Amino acid sequence: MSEPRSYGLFIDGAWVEPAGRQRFSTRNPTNGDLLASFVAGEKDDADAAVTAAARAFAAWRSTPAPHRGEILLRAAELFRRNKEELGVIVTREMGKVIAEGRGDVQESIDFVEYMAGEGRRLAGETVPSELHHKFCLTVRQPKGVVACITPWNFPTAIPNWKIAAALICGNTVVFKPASNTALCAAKVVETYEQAGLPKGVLNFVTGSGGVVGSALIDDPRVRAISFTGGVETGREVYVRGAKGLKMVHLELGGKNPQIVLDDADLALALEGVTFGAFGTSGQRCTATSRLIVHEKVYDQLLDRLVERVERFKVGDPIDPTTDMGPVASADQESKVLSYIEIGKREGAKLRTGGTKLTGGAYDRGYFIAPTIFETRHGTRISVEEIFGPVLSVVKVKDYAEAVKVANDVPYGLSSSIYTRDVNLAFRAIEELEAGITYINAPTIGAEVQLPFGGVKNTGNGGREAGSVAIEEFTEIKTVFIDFSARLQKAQIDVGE
Ligand code: TXE
Repeated sequence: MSEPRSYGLFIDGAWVEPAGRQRFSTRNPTNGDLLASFVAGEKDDADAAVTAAARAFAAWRSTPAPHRGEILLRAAELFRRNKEELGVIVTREMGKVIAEGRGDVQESIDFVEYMAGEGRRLAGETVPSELHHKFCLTVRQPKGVVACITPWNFPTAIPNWKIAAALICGNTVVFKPASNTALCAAKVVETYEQAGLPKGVLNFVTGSGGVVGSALIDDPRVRAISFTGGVETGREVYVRGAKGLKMVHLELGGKNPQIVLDDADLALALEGVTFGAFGTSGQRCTATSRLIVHEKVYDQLLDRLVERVERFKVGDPIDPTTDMGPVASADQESKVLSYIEIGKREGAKLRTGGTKLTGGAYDRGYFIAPTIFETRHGTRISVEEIFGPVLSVVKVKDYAEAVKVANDVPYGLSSSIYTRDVNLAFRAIEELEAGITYINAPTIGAEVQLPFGGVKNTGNGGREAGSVAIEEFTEIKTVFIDFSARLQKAQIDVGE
């Protein structure tokens, strides 16, 4: 990797260095290497970014949507061309294994391309009028300036989910990324810059959530906030945004279950939970954090899983033979280790892992052994989001108990069931309280052309991705065109 780069803020089409700001750096969670340095933005910087975005809005909203799509398509081409370089940066800065680092960028490519096409759809409705010679339709209009506040776990994909959808709808954007993956975020911004986005349409302010994020949420010129992160932060963002009567879109946590029934293909279920629980070191919002297993196959599946996970190669994620890299930061490491202690204290049976990995190269990074606990439903580790390589396994006696346990948590993002019984599979689709249900596949594996989001504390009802992604970023205008040349009264001129 070349010399660590020093980034400014990207405001009104230029990289700027406001005077007197502190700086912070990002480091590789595998070995502590310095990657890049960034401005710790302040309220004035958020103000300047919103001013630029507000100024750019009129021209951008009146740019025909297919033309906006062409710029997005160029961005997608650039992401594709630079996929390898960006994938390596994702792995270096966030710690996911290189195949997943590339996957993060591929998801960006897929989504930006998909949204580029939306430039030729952005469909409204035409509906009949109750009156003669009257034509009724809806059109979609942009909201204005939107703030995109993103986490670190999908450091190119999540920003793109928000930015590309906001831009195609004609909004202008201020983007505030998670601080520990600010280099990935800066690369996303550079890509849009190179794609030819007009100045002010996308602005980038790094800095703390409490300072920059709050300033964006409080600014009356910001009409919508798109946030992905933790539940407590999300709640604060929601309440703050509500004061300004803003549309706040939230994607928050999960405690995603994989159910395995006694008729399941156990080899498949084993592969599923291995990937679902320990992919991205368990730091996906859709990660499998609970395995709920029918008592008849419980011992068999668990023994095989433990044996499989104990063969895991945990190490440098840039090495393609590595199964699992570090967790993303010191904060993540201490949070996950504290949950492991909670699990031990509440009497869960530790089947494997349960420690920080130390010695040799491990001492330079945040490595935690993949951890499996046997526990009963209701313990803290079985209901709270841990967001790390820790799996809680719960035994159940039948399908009904499995679904009851699966649903008895405050979250509802993803869910999965392994069974060959078609009736139970369809019942699970009906009965699992989650925004996403997989049948005979792990809880992870979103595709950009399908909606993504959850129920209960996972969010506040919206969905990202898929064709519904544009709901978050558009206002609907209802239009009545009366060509009768006389005054017609709805609800009054009844039956004429
Ligand atoms: O999230 P935060 P973090 C969960 C996961 C993880 C925990 C904390 O459990 O351990 O959240 O992760 C900005 N006003 N998820 O610290 O704090 C912040 O700067 C406005 C689950 O990364 O929620 C960052 O840009 N913004 C999740 C973003 O919010 C604020 C994915 C997210 O930060 C702010 C990631 C404020 N007051 C974490 N405070 C998932 N399920 O996808 C912070 N921010």
